[in-house]
Amino acid sequence: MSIYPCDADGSGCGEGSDDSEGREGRESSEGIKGDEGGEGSEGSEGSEGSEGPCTDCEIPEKPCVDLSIQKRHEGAFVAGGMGVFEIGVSNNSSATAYGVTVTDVLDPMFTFVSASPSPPWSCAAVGQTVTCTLAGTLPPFTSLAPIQLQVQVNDRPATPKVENCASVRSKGDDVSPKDNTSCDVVEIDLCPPIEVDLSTGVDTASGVPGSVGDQDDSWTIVAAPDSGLIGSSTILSPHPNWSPALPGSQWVGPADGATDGDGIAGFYTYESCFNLAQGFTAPTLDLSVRGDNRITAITLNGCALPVPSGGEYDSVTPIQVQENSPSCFQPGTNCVDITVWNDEGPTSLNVAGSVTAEDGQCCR
Ligand SMILES: [Ca+2]
Ligand SMILES: [Ca+2]
Repeated sequence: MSIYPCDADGSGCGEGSDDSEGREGRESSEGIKGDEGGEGSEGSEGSEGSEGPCTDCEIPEKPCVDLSIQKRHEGAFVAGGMGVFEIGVSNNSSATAYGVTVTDVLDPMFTFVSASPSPPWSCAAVGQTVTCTLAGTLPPFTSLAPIQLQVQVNDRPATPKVENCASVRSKGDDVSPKDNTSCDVVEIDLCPPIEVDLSTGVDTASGVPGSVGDQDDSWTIVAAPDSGLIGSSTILSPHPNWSPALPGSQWVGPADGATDGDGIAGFYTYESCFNLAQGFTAPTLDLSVRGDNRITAITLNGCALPVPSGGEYDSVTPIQVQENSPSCFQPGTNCVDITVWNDEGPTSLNVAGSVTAEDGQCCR
């Protein structure tokens, strides 16, 4: 097999170094064009690829390289977040590929951020067009590690499915151009809302109930008539006088609150804190609350929330607290404080509910 040049009228072959061979190459390639339907625009197409060397130019079965490309994506694409496309390139032929270039015209929903590995790829974007050139050559029957193309997801279109295509080419024609373009359809998701379960007696992150005697993972006692009671609240075995715990919650209180409860009269303040991302919107605190003996105050970051009468330990209906005034919420740490008055004997708190918000950082 000889490597030898064709002239500009050939189909994708290299710089001439020998006139006579070049002429032979031209003759053979002209013959091919005749077979394919004559001269014309095909001739100019052929001259575009006339820079790289090519093997077996005298053999009619030209061109000789067969590249293919595979585009897919990894992970979720979320409006306002980042997404990663993977673009694989293979040489399926026995010929070495020269000047391998990948082009990806990004949908307006995406903005180019980066592409790797570099080397061997060198990628840059001009407007929405990302062009990656391969350093060196792509040997026969070789597949490259996929290009990792990272993009910013700008928005979520009304029709959330976006198709994006990438194509590969090299110097010279491709024996099978069909597989030189690969398209991937991405569905752009809305970012998930923030939701923090503030129910007493369950794990904040998982919602799984704890066991009696466990410390509650979020509610702490921050004020009590005896400073020795300040600290984590404990999941209590319900006192017979208490109404059953609200669905998805358990009674909590000082460690032995359900039995003798230390029997200390006074105000017990419980606190639970949660985080809101920068740029959050539409915050809502929605709680059902009861206490032994009764609820006297609820604050959110110092905002005093209305406390209706009721909320006693044996109330069938708890008091309902709903707050959605944005001025009562803040980025970063937020804390809810609930104060319980204890007349005597056992004391406890039972909360069911959550705080929700749209994650503004994620969604622009
Ligand atoms: Ca191909
Ligand atoms: Ca009591």
